[in-house]
Amino acid sequence: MADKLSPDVEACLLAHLNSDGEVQDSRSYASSLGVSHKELEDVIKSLSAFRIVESTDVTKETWVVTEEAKGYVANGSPEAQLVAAIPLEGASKDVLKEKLGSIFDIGMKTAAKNKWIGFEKGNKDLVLRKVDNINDDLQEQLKRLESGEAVSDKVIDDLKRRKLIMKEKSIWYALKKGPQFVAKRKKMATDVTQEHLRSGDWKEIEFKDYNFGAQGQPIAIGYAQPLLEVREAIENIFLQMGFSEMPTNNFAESSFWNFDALFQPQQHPARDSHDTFFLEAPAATKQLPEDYLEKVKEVHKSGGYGSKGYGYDWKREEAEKNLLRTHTTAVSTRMLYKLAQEKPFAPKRYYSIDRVFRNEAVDRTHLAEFHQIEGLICDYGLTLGDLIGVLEDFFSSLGMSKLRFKPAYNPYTEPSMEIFSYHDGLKKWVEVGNSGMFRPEMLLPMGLPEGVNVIAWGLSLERPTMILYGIDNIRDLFGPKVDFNLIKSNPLCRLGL
Ligand code: FB9
Repeated sequence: MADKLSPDVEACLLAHLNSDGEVQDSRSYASSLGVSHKELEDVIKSLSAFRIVESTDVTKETWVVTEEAKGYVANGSPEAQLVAAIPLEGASKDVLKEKLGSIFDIGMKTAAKNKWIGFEKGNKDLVLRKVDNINDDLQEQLKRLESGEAVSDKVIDDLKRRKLIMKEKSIWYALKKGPQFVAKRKKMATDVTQEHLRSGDWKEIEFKDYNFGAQGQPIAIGYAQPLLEVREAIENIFLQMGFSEMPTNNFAESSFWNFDALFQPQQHPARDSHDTFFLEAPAATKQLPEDYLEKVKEVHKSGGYGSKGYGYDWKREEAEKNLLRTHTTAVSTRMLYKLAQEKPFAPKRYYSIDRVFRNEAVDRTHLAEFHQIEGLICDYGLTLGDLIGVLEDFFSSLGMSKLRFKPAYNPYTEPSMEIFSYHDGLKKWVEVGNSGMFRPEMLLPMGLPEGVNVIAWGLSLERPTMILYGIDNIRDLFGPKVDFNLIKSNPLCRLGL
């Protein structure tokens, strides 16, 4: 900044301070140099930054006339202009309104108050002058104020009331030598250039210190959506635990895989449109595995595998209804069925993280869709203890070491547990997910061998992301209202807290 300015302002000021030691009033000093106060201000700012000069702000509040008042200074007050516009025989209000425009009303009111005008009996429209000449106090007061002359507080209040004056703060500086004062500032250079080396003037030039604290140029790069940051971190936890991802690339699903295959009865409340988005087109699926379907039908109707089933009339058309999947457990069902067809049986660890859709009331933490995280292990002889063990591992990698389990109910798992973790930051127990052991009525019709159990759990992606990023409204995290600055300014997610 300094070096671009015509150097003479800086040189003059330093020389002046060197000789006189101080500048009382930067305004008058600027005009003595014939430069604008702004120009001097920039030099002062630069020299103060290097403590070459010490500047003290001097501020003064002064009343200045408004644009409207400037008009009155030029043309007289509204009341004066009104009287001047009334001929001896008087004038109608319309004529005067025509002449004075927007100041007619205030002119009439004040002129009447000053008894400068009057009316004939019974003719309220004809305005008559009551005085030959008037003294336009308002114009005088405004002129005096404009020229900086003192005016009484009463006048100030009156002008303030008529919104003809306003406070203006003016600031200028008193200057004196600073602790680093020099009569001539060495040319500061930022980099040694060929020119410096060739001219040799690098010997006397002063090089600016590098400002290692300076922010780098913001670089226009992409930013990861916080949800995808946490998704990747959780994905790495699953991969490290030997899980492989299930293909979740089908938001549209049939009721069969989303509900029936999970042994969820057809009259279960979650299966009506209050909770689930059913598709109008294609309304029904055409491809369901016939033999497996028969087994599912059977277990719903009359049980088997040690279960008495639900004993209701299971309807194929209900199972064929297409919907937007309400959980990625629908994908788990497909994968377990596929696994059951692979002989000999091989144990598997699967995970999924993708969108699910629920026709629920939306609020600060709920939208009609969220990302479900699901993990499952399918192997011989798995127990609830194994489930608790895996949950401890999984959540401790998420930084949640203290877990508690609360018995819960899901149509497709028995036993089921809600998972709670003590969150040190929030100083409370937070529900962090749900889990359970898939029911034999779900697994055996698929053809999985006796003795093979499947432990599984689920949670959302949005909840941990909101807590980790301190976001309290899900709309700031997901959807059209996401504020990009939040994303840009958000630190990288450090799971494991
Ligand atoms: O995510 C949830 N809570 C959570 C998770 C992590 C977390 O991390 C913080 C950094 C510290 C914080 C909170 N929940 C599950 C619990 C609640 O938020 C709950 O109110 C909302 N739940 C969603 C469903 O809402 C209707 C979260 C979602 C959820 C619930 C259950 C499952 C999946 C997602 C499941 C399952 C399941 C069960 C058995 C077998 C297979 C899958």
